[in-house]
Amino acid sequence: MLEELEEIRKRHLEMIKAAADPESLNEERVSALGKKGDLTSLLKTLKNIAPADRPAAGQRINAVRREIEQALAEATSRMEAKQQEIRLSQETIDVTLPAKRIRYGHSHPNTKALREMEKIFIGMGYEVVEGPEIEKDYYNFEALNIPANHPAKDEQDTFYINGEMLLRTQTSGTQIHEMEKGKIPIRMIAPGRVYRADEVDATHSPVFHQVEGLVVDKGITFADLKGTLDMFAKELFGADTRTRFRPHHFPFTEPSAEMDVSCFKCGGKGCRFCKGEGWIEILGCGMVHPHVLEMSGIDPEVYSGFAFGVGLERIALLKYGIDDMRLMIENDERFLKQF
Ligand code: 2NL
Repeated sequence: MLEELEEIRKRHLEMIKAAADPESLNEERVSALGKKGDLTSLLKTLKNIAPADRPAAGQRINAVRREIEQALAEATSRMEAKQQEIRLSQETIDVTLPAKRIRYGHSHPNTKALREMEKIFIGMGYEVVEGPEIEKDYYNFEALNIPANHPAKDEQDTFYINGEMLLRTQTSGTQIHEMEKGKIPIRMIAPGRVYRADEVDATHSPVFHQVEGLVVDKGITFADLKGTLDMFAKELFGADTRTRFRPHHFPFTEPSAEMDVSCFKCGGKGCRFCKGEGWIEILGCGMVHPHVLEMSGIDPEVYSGFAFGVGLERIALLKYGIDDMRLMIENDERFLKQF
């Protein structure tokens, strides 16, 4: 039996030495010391030897058990130390490596153009007011003197949600809401997103932005309109800019006009940019129609006002020399980072 014990001792100590990982060490523990392990089995054979020899044999088996336990413990701590070493070497960071670059974003050309326009009008005492994009038919059309049979009301041109609600085609509704509050004077601009059922091309998009303006007070005349919008043009396109007003028609203003600015590329001589015209159209405007004032509860015999509407994309395209509106919506970084 002692020979067998010596064989078990040697074999297990060898195996423990050779174990490469905690799993095989554990297997080793089970096969040596476990319930069905070699030493346990050997202990069970004690009853087969002479009673006088049993205590010595038992002590010897226990000594071997302690030896194997000791070897296992040493092997375990050896392995833990080794794994700690590996972990530390993997976690080492090279502090001399260059850091990941932080990529800063910036405002969209539309936003830049809007901020500039807001600054100009705030400087003239205007308020910036935002309103809902989902609007009642009444606020988008009827309150603006746009009759039911007007071509703009066609489903081809307007996104209707149902018989009453639609996606606003202009920000005028915001101004109607403001007039209904009845606090006069009004000096406001209403910027925001608007929707039209247009096909996408270089100058059209079903979603675009408008900045409308409205002034209502006693004694407001067309001279105020001209003076204000001329000042606006000079601040936006440069002090040398001249303006001209051409008669036009809008259902919500009377009289109505379109305003051109002298070409800021050629100064008005005519170039490729202004298509030889010397002038560039930038907005529509007019004196608020008396019926529009009246419908919103303002007495046209006492008060008058002027209003205008500018396409924000159009201003941004002109100011930043962009020739295709699609670039403004595609969000291609190679385009956006140029501004
Ligand atoms: C254009 C023309 C315009 C207005 C918008 C307006 C608003 C109210 C009353 C009267 Cl509440 N008018 N807005 C007036 C004239 C022209 O826009 O061509 N926009 C791109």
